[in-house]
Amino acid sequence: MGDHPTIPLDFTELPEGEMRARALGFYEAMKTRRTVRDFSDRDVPREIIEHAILTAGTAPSGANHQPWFFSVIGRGPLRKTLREAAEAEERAFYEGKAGAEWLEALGPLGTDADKPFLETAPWLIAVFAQRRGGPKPGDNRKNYYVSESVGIACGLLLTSLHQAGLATLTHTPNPMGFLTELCGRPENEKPVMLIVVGYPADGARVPLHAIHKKPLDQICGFIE
Ligand code: IYR
Repeated sequence: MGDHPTIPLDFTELPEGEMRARALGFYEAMKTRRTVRDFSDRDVPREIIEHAILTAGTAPSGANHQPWFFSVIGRGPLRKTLREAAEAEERAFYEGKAGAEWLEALGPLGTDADKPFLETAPWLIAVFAQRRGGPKPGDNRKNYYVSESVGIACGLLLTSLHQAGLATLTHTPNPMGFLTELCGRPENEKPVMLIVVGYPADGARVPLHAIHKKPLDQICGFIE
């Protein structure tokens, strides 16, 4: 390690009982998150979204370049255009572009080309990955591990919104190049996903299929 400025780590150790209780409690809280596709039009305060994005911005990233940008779309006129653009792509997708294997995999989710939530939900967050940038505004350096970094940031964003008591949907219109233009983002940013945020509609239902999460022995192996 070269000579670089450092500060003392701010770290509070937890008693083991509390550590255990927090780990279990957080798992219990997170396993209640479901992807919601049926949204209410109720408002959600902007401050909640801002804090969720600040949380996303705490994600680790390649060389701390923080290669993400979140375009937050409220209830303005952009909504209708965005829905039309997304549904046009989705129609082509569901009418065959996806291919039989992909459509079969989506069968149990019951998704189709209609995306009313793009107009109903109070907030949409378009996530962009920056191929170039750097740690400071105006930098134009190469970014590293961009997909990994943005993926982690999206995970933190969804986690923050869930624990704030909101419903979320990771929507991936395919392809989603139209988001670049609609959100006025530069060409070197790649749209990654659209996160829909709000309250679930009264009586919202979710697919039974996705309730099954793989057990520990299928997703984890210990080498001790
Ligand atoms: N983008 C489409 C299709 C879709 C694809 C996957 I993989 C999903 O897990 C869910 C949907 C849509 O949003 O309907």
